[in-house]
Amino acid sequence: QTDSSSSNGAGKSSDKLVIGFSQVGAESEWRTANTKSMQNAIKDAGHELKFSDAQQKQENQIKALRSFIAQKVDAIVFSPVVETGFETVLQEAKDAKIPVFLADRAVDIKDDSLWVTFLGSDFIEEGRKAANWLVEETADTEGDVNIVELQGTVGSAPAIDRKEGFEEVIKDHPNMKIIKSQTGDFTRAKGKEVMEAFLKSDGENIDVLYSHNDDMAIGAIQAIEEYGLKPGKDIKIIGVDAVRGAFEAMAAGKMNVTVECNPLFGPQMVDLIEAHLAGEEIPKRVAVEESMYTMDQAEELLPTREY
Ligand code: GYE
Repeated sequence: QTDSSSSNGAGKSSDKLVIGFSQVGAESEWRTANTKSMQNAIKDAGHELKFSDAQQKQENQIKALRSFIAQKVDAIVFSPVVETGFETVLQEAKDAKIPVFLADRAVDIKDDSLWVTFLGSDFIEEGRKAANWLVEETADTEGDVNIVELQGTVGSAPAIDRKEGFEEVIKDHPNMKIIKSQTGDFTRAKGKEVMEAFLKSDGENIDVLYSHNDDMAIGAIQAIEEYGLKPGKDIKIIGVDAVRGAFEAMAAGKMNVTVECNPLFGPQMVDLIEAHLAGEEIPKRVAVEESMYTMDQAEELLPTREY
């Protein structure tokens, strides 16, 4: 390269890039695995990472994005804590000609020229998978199936979509009822706290817990045991993520199923950034591949789980 002043744009793919990553927080096992995956992939590719943990607060993310823009990074990776309210700052990035790559969570913004691509899971499909498992599991059950729901962070894409996908399936089964639904902010501590409140008001009535992530389910399992019921038996437990903690709970017979949401997409993200900066056309939406796992598979698969 002769033009050493060109810090952005095509032809840069083999150069060392400075990548700013605005991460949601460290609220779950999923999140810490995702952070590690991104950090390692960026380092292994020989690029420099500027990392910012937003502690699940939108205002922190907006500040981090502005600081990346001020530092003229080559690319921004952004996992938005909530779906709305980022237009202004994303427009600022666009004006500064810094490409933004959405990681994990989508935004609800009309102007899709404000980001290059969205790499993440299909959260609606995850909600459907969770509900379909329950439909099969309770096929022989007579009477109502009373479900309590632990929602993820209010306004976040996975909380909105996992609820939507689940409801879409159970609405065709009138005996399935969500009797309580509240946010546990994707953390163990809040999952436990909210489950305690559910048990206090509805105790013996609860047949199923649908938790938008495994961490909240694990917190809830503790609450159920302290209440004197058997998680996995008296109350069936459905989680999402497929983190190690869920496999341990399933192997112990305390959790029934987890829908996989794969956080290990760091290398895939680095490939997308390099391809874009090399001038390649990349798709607007890239999916992460995943599956689902039940109690009877847990012991066998546990040693092979990477997160
Ligand atoms: O499921 C949850 C985390 O956005 C997919 O965020 C992610 C979710 C994940 O806190 O554990």
